[in-house]
Amino acid sequence: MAHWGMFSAQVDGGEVVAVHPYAGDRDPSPILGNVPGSVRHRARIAGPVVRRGWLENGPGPSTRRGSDEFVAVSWDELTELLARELRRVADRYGNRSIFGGSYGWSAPGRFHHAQSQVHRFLKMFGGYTRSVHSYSLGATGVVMPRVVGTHWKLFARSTNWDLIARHTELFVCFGGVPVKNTSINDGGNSDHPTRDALDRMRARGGRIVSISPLRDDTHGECEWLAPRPGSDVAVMLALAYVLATEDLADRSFLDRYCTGYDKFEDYLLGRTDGIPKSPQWAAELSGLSAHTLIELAHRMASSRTLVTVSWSLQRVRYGEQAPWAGITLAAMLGQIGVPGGGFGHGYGSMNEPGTAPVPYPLPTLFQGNNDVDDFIPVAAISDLLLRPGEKFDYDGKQYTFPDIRLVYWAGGNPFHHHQDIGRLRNALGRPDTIVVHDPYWTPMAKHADIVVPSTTTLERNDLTCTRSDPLLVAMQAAVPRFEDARDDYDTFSALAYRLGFGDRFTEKRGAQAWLEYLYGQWRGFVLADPARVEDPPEFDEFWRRGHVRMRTEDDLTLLEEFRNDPQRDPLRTPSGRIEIFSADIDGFGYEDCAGHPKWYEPEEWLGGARAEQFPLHLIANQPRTRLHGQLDHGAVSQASKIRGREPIRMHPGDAAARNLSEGDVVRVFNDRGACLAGVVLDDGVLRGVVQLSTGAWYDPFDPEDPGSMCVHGNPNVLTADVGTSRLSHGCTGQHVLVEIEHFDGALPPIRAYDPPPIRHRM
Ligand SMILES: Nc1nc2c(c(=O)[nH]1)N[C@H]1C(S)=C(S)[C@@H](COP(=O)(O)OP(=O)(O)OC[C@H]3O[C@@H](n4cnc5c(=O)[nH]c(N)nc54)[C@H](O)[C@@H]3O)O[C@H]1N2
Ligand SMILES: Nc1nc2c(c(=O)[nH]1)N[C@H]1C(S)=C(S)[C@@H](COP(=O)(O)OP(=O)(O)OC[C@H]3O[C@@H](n4cnc5c(=O)[nH]c(N)nc54)[C@H](O)[C@@H]3O)O[C@H]1N2
Ligand SMILES: [Mo]
Repeated sequence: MAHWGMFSAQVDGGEVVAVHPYAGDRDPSPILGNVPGSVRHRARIAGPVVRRGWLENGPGPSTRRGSDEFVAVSWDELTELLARELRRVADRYGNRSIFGGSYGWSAPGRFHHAQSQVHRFLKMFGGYTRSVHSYSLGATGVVMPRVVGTHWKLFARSTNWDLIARHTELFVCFGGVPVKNTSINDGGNSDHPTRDALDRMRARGGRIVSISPLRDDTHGECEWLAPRPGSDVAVMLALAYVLATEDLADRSFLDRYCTGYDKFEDYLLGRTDGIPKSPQWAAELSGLSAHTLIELAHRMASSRTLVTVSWSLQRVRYGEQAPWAGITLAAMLGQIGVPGGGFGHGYGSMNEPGTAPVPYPLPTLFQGNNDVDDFIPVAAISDLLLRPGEKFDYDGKQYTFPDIRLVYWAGGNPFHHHQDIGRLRNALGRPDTIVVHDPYWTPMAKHADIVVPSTTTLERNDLTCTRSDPLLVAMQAAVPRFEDARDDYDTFSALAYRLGFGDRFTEKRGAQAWLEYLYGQWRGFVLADPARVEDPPEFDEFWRRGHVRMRTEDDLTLLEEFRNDPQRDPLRTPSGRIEIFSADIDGFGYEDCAGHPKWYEPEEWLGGARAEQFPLHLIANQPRTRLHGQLDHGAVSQASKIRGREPIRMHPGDAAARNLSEGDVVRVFNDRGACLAGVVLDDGVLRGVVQLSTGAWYDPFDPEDPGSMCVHGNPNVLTADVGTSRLSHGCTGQHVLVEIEHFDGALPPIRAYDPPPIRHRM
């Protein structure tokens, strides 16, 4: 199993040579094609190494990270060096000076999951500064619990695809429903139902309005509206305005299930700021005509309408506003809790919204407590390292950045996920020591002092499942371990023994014994559940069969219980209702996140002054050909590249204005940085917009220069390192303004997948 689906591997000579998708999968992901050839690829880390400068001069800040050579060490030496350094930092500066947030997707697996292992290890070591929330849902994760009392239930208990296929008449999709994104779910799925559900809905006569700068964000036939990126909240407000002023809003729903609509309406109608959020007002901002908006509002009010907001819309400045305005709009339509109507968040963002959840606890590795309280919002990593001792705002309180001396990363890649790589590289120069576990020589591994080679899932046994798939799956090792790579669990076990808590960490179990133990514990839960459908077999039988089928809750409608009885099933908000106005958020007094959904003009958009200098709006969305940076060297990802560079899609008109043709290599730049990319022309891209997905491995032209151009096409050399707002400090990497020109120089080679220089001692 991979995050992109279930498969069996065909192996030859220790390498996967072909993969066969699970027969029960309706729409297997093309990303599976990256797996063959990945185990023995030259980008694998073959054995433990230590950065030469660190080995010779000892721990300390360094500008050599990312351009130094490495020295091969034995596993015993590595364990000794790493144990001593952890001890030194904890004793001298305290455990809070260890940053162990270690954000990232790593690989599926309930036991070997890298973050679970590193967090459990560091907790037993006395704790670490952690990170909260995700790059995925930084804004939603903070604002939506205050608006509807939860964020994850919006996905986990979302209206089922089948109900959408059967009941929805009008599916209004902000950010579209990109089927390519539903390849993915954290932990992997055995089925991919999105394409089928959209087809069935259309066959029944349902209509899709795809609101997005990219025509292909929704698969198949739809009505395509392309507002100026970043203007969606204005569009939503205009739709709300039409409902409010034409007596189309469901006042009884707003009275019974919501609080604070009146305050919002004062803003909507311009009573508080003198600006009615009318269709004419939104037309100016969005580029859609007022007539289009009025007509859409009318259709929404007269149909069974589901309003969905993609996660991308909250991965921008003021990202709190889009999901909040979206649910407000749905509340005004009064269909929340009705099958096929209401609100959705992330249909087309992940293979989770619309799938049926499993009602049991999943097998889970016990983590223990973290004795350190300090944390950062996850997307504040550079701030953390550059601003020790300074204060920051988060969700109504003030906190202080601790002074970090050691950074520990296992299973994530900040060079993939973080914004403004030049700034990130300066930040990574600050700590005494950086430790990275990864199977591959990612840019993050190249910036480490101590590099720990991990196995991939294909080299170890594990079990996996998610809360949105019926199968609990035995992940059986397909190939022997590569060279001197080790399971993260084995690395941490050896370290824990060296540090004196080995038996507590391992509980005297080897990896296979852990799998049996976790499975047995889970089986106990299921057997205790009187409503279970199937008796789960003993471990050996489960392992032989390869999976066991769990019960799922089908036919869910989001917030149905709440609609049925808001007294018995109130929301976990202060009012128990949907908070269109949140007195708590209002009370924080943030200038960038008020007490109700509101339009804020972003810096990085075509409607503002910055666009005079950088007139193209770059969408840095999720890649179609891979998961993030994972297996960028795989066949599917490589096939999309142009002369080795990541493709950048643009409108033929924008290309012609710059004398660019299909297949040209271009320099994409702004005042933060530059990268190369290969031009793809597409009239399904809105004029003024270009699209360069994330995931090309950062490949600096000059590795010694933190601000170097990336020759490969990583958009995060361009993006701004700024949070969504003081409320959440979510990631804002989706949008950035750029300019593009033909690249005239000799094409630099791609070195992204080459290991760094490594010295082997005799
Ligand atoms: N500009 C911009 N930036 C973005 C986004 C955007 O929209 N725009 N989106 C953001 C989002 S939503 C996300 S979730 C992040 C994703 O960012 P990440 O999750 O950090 O990206 P991945 O490439 O998935 O990194 C996972 C790493 O784990 C490694 N790995 C795999 N298996 C193992 C293992 O068993 N052990 C160890 N130790 N390592 C393993 C992989 O090789 C890989 O290097 O990116 C964010 N960045
Ligand atoms: N194939 C693949 N699928 C993935 C991932 C991957 O790496 N590869 N990553 C997974 C992860 S971790 C996450 S969190 C989700 C993220 O899910 P999302 O954040 O929803 O995914 P994106 O592809 O970044 O964005 C979806 C679409 O939103 C549109 N969009 C961008 N800006 C605007 C705007 O201002 N207005 C409107 N109306 N539309 C806009 C873009 O055209 C884009 O294609 O995807 C998951 N799915
Ligand atoms: Mo994500």
